[in-house]
Amino acid sequence: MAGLAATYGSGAMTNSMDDIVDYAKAMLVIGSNTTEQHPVFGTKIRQAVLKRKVKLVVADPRRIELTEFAALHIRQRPGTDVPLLNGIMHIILKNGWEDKAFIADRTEGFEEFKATIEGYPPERASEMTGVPLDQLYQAAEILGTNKPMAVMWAMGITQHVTGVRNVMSLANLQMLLGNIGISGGGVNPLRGQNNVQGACDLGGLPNVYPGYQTVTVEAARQKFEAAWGVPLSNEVGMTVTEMIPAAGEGKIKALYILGEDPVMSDPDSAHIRHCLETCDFILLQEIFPSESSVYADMLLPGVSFAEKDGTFTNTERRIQRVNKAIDPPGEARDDWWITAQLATRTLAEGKRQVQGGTHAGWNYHHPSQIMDEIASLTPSYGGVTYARLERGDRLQWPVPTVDHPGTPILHVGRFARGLGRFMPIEHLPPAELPDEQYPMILSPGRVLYHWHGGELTRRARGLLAVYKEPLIEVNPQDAERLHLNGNRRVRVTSRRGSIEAEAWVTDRVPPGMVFANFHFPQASANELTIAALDPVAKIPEYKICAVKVEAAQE
Ligand SMILES: Nc1nc2c(c(=O)[nH]1)N[C@H]1C(S)=C(S)[C@@H](COP(=O)(O)OP(=O)(O)OC[C@H]3O[C@@H](n4cnc5c(=O)[nH]c(N)nc54)[C@H](O)[C@@H]3O)O[C@H]1N2
Ligand SMILES: Nc1nc2c(c(=O)[nH]1)N[C@H]1C(S)=C(S)[C@@H](COP(=O)(O)OP(=O)(O)OC[C@H]3O[C@@H](n4cnc5c(=O)[nH]c(N)nc54)[C@H](O)[C@@H]3O)O[C@H]1N2
Ligand SMILES: [Mo]
Repeated sequence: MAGLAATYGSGAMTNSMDDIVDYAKAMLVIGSNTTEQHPVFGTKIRQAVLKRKVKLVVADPRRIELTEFAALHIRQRPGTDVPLLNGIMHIILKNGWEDKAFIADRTEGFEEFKATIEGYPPERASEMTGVPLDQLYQAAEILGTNKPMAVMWAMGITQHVTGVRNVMSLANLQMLLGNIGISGGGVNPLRGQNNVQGACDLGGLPNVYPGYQTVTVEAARQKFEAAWGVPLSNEVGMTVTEMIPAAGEGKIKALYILGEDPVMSDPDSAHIRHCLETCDFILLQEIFPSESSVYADMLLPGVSFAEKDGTFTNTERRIQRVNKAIDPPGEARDDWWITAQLATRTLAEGKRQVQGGTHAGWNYHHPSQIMDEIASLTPSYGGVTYARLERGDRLQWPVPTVDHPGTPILHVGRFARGLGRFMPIEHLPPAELPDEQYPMILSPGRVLYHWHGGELTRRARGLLAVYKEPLIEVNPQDAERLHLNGNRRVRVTSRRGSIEAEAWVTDRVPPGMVFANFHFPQASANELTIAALDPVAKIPEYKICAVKVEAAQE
């Protein structure tokens, strides 16, 4: 399921949703439009504020719905999360609100980190972020004096060239306050796709085998070679954001794409179309014709979530059984079955024998056998079986053995790596900032009623009835300056492309910024976005590029 989208993830929630809503005294939601994009958790957060008087700080350039429940809404300029957090941590340290015992017992690198924080006094942080001074003090007090405090984030934090730095800053904050390994606290990336956590856990990343066992570690490679009976490479592979450009340069000759619609979801669509056109052979495994399927040389029909058995691992590391509810139409087959067939036939073609090992090649008859293999090779899933899931065990990994109850909170008493490491993080600007020619910022994202490229949701009449065409959020001040009165259609242009759509004039966005989605092919934000990548995670800087906004021609 959108397996390659694993690239867009970042770690795992340390705590559970119920634990956070039941025990946190304060929460920081930063770069997550929780009520629209994670509505179940969003609703629970709202209830925690209403019923338990949890103090909620929302840090988001947009006035999202959750801000109505917040004790404080911080509207930093996009791309300034590091100076924001450094400024807040500066105030926390000046007031002595840090957890000295936790820092001494459980962390390292504090002095160097502190020296960096010295460089972000509130006045400077305020200037860099556009956040008023008193709000920085207010935020520091709420976060620094209410314990436990939980941090939640999503793509507003990660989809930047500084995505990894932003996440590290949040880890710094939680170590500084001793909010790790305790109930109601933690660092909690809200994972996006239903099974992106599972895809990462099971090696849908270029550098690890299942269970985050590193491909460059000799012992890990030998273990999987022995189990699978085939030689394996010890080189780190490419991320999806590197593969498609490589196909455009002729370095990759063939692509096997499962449940991904790169034309809609990857940055700079014109470039993506060129890359797909250039690629010699594209095999696409889909459940619907998509914007990308016209570039496919061969289509294989997979099956949707409702038509298959299996498991999804959700955002809180919970492994959940998925039961087939209806029969798939026509020639559609289970995605795992198609992959197994391709693998078996490719291996036979190459005259390479799958020579036993501990597992019988690709000869699965049911996904429970795949889970048994996962358990035998993946320590964190070691105790997961279909029998346990079916009798209702609520399993959150690590589940090392069949009698282990699972792990609702990570890092209790000790970090996986021993001591937690403070990282000194400086601010770096986005790849493309506004200038005279392209004076505004485009910040793309999602709306409640649609899902990514919209292949699923644009087929649902009920959803189209509420949200039928793309809307571009424009601040009233900008609308006036652009003479949008009477003409509500706008044209938004970047160095890479141009889209035209209906404007929604609203102060949800600050002046100087427009928000567009990528749910509709007739006006997808990705025609405009820039393919600048975070150097470590290789996630694109979807959340910021420079654009020009005009009233569309009548
Ligand atoms: N209805 C619906 N739900 C979904 C999805 C969907 O397509 N539709 N997709 C799923 C997936 S795969 C994912 S990854 C998640 C994504 O979930 P979210 O990340 O919550 O959604 P986004 O709309 O991408 O962006 C989140 C917020 O980041 C803010 N933001 C923009 N720039 C910045 C910045 O520089 N700093 C900060 N702090 N915030 C910024 C935006 O204003 C926006 O409110 O949603 C999941 N849930
Ligand atoms: N501008 C901008 N672009 C973004 C983002 C952003 O915030 N801004 N967010 C990024 C993020 S976080 C993500 S996760 C990606 C998502 O991008 P994609 O993964 O490309 O989008 P989806 O629509 O979730 O899934 C793609 C296809 O999977 C098919 N599909 C659904 N279920 C199944 C199944 O069970 N089997 C098979 N074989 N196919 C199936 C659907 O028909 C759909 O066409 O978009 C990224 N792109
Ligand atoms: Mo995502």
